[in-house]
Amino acid sequence: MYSGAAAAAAGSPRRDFISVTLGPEEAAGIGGYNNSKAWRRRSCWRKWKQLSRLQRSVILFLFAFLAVSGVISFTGMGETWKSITNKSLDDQRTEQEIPRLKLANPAVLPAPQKAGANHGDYPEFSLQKPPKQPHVRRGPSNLQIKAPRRDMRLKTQHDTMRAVEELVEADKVEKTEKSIISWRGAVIEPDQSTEPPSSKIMELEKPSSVETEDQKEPVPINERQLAVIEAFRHAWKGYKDFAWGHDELKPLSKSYSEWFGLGLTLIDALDTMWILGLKEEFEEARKWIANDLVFDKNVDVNLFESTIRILGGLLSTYHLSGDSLFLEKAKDIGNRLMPAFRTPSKIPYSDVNIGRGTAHPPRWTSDSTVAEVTSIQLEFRELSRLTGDEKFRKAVDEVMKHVHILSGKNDGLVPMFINTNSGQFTHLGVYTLGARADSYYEYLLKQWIQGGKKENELLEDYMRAIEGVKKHLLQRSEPKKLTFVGELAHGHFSAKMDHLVCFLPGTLALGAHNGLAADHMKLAETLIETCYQMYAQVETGLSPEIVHFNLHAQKGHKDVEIKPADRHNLLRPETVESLFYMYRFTGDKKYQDWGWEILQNFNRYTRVPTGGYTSINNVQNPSNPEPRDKMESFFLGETLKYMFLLFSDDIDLINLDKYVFNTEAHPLPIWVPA
Ligand code: DMJ
Repeated sequence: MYSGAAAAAAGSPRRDFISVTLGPEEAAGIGGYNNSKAWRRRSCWRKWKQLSRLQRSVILFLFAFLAVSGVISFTGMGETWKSITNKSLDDQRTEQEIPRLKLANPAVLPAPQKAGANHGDYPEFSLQKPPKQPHVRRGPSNLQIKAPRRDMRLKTQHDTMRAVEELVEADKVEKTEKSIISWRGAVIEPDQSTEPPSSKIMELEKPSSVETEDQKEPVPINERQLAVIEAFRHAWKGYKDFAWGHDELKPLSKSYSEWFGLGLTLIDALDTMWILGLKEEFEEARKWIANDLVFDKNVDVNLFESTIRILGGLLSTYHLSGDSLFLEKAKDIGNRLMPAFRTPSKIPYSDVNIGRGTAHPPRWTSDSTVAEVTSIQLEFRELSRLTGDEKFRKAVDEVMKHVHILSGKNDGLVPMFINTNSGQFTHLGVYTLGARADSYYEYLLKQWIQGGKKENELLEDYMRAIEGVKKHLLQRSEPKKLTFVGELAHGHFSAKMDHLVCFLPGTLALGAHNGLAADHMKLAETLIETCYQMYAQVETGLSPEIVHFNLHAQKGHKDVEIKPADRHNLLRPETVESLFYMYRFTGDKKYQDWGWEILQNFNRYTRVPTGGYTSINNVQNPSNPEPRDKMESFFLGETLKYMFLLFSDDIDLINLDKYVFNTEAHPLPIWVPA
C-alpha cells in the first residue's frame, strides 16, 4: 500500500504519484462495502484533494477536450442530417405537393430505424414498390429503367444494334450514378370526373397523374424501346447543340428555323421525354420553360398549330408531371389565342398575334381550313375543365355545333374550307381525308370519347362520315388489291392518298374499341396494311408524302406510284400512330415488326451523324435521299413517342381507356373513364 505520508516520510524526491487509500473493508477484501451516494461523493472529493496540481490540471484538460470534441461532432451530425433531410425533401417536392411536405419542425437527429430497413441512397429498390401514398405525383426524378429482359427477341441491323449496346452501356453508367429514369411516370391513373365537366370544374383543377392504390409493377423496357430512346437522344442532341430554344432544328447546317419563335420542338417533346423517362433532358427543358418561354411577343402564330403543339403539349405535360408550371403556361397561351374567335361567324381566324391580341385570316383569303377550326377542341375543352373558365370550351363547342348543322357535306364528308365571315363552307365539291380535312374526323370521335361518350351529335357526325368514306372514297389497288382512301373532286374519284390519311386506321380502331361498329375494325386492318405498303413498296422503305394507287394491273407496276413533287418524307407520324393503336387492340406482333422496320429506315436515311434527323426530298433514291435540312417538331412530339408506345407491351403506358391523344400525340385525360 502506498501512502502519501509514507512517501513523504521516506523523503522521496518524486512527489507526483497517485495515492489510493482503501477503507477498512476494502483493505480487508470483504464485501458489503458502503456504496451510499454521500459516501461516494465524500470519497471522490477526498481523492480529488489528494491529487497533485499537475494531476488535476491533466484531468481537467482531458475533460475539457472531450467536452469540446463532443460538441463539434454533435453539430456536424446535425448538419449532415439536415442536408440529408433537405435533399430528400427537395426530391419529393418535385413529386408531391409542396404544402404537404412542409415540416413544422424539421428533424435534427435521425429518426430511429428499424433493423434491416434500407435507408441508404438506393432509390431503385425503394422505388420498385413505391410506398402507397395516394395523391403522390410522379416525375422523372423517381423513375427507373429496368435492365432489358434477356429473352427479348431483337431483329436488328448492325448499326442499330450497336447504338442499342451503347445505350445499354450508358444506362449502366447511369445506374451506378444512381440517376434513375423510367417511363413509369406515365403509368398513372388520370384523375377523372364521373360528372359532366362543367358541374365539377373546381374539383377538377388537378392533374391526372395521381398514383392509385393498385399500382402495378413496372414492365421492363425492351430493346426496341431502348432503340427509340437512343433515337430520341440523338435527335435531342442536335436540337440542344444547334437549335436550343428555337422552333426547329436544321441538322445539316447546324442551325435552326423559326416559325413562331416559341421553342416549338422543345415544347412538343416534353411529354415524350416524360414517357421515355428522360429525366435530365426533361429537367433542362423545364428550366427553359420556366425561365425563357415568353408568350408576350409581337408574333403571329397559327391557331391550330399552336393549339395542338403548344397548348396540347403543355396540358399533357401538366397531367403527366403534376407540375403547375405547365398549367400556368397553358393558361397563358390559351388566353392569348382567344382573339382568334372574334369573327362575324365565330369560326376562328387562322392566325393570332399573341402579343397584340389581334387575329386575322391569311392574307389572300378570309377562309379558314376546316380541319384547323375543328381540331382545337380537345385542348380548349380541357383547359376549361382545369381552369373553371368556360369561355374556352364555349368558343370551340360553338364551332362544332355550327359545323354540325352546316350544309355542303356529302354523306358526312366535309369540304376543306370554311369562311370566317359567312360561316359557310367554300370550295365545295372536293372531299378528302388528307390535308385540310383529316383531323376533323379524328376529333369528332376523340371529343366524344373525351366527354364520356355523351355528346351524340359528335358521334352521329363521325358515324355518318365513315359511311361517307366507305361510299365515296374507298377503292382497291392493283396488283395487291390494297384498300385505300382516295379523294373526290366534283364527282370524280382520284386515286391519290396523302400519308396524312394514315391516321385513319388508328382512329377507326379506337372507335371500335369504344364500342362502335365491328366493321370499323375490319376496315382499320385493311387500311393499315395499305399504309405499311406505302413504306414497303418504296426504295428507301419510307413513305412519300403522297401516293397514287394503280387502279389497273400493269406489268411491272406496283400498287404505289409516286409523282416527283410528292416524293419527300417529313418524318411524319401517322402510320406509326396507327400501328400503335392496332397493336394495342389486337396484340398482333406484325404491327410492332412493321414499326421496327420503319424506325430502322429512319435511322438509315434520315439520321444526321452530328445530331438530329432530317426530312428528305426523295424516298426513291437510297443512295441520295436528298436531305432537306429540317427536323419537324412532330418527329419528337409524335413519331418517336408512338414508336416507343408501339413497342411496349404495357397497356397502362398511357392507357387508352383513360387518355385520348390529341392530333399531335399529346395525351389528355378522358373525363369519364371507360
Ligand atoms: C402534326 O402536326 C399533326 O399530326 C397534324 O394533325 C398533322 N400534321 C402533323 C404530322 O404529320
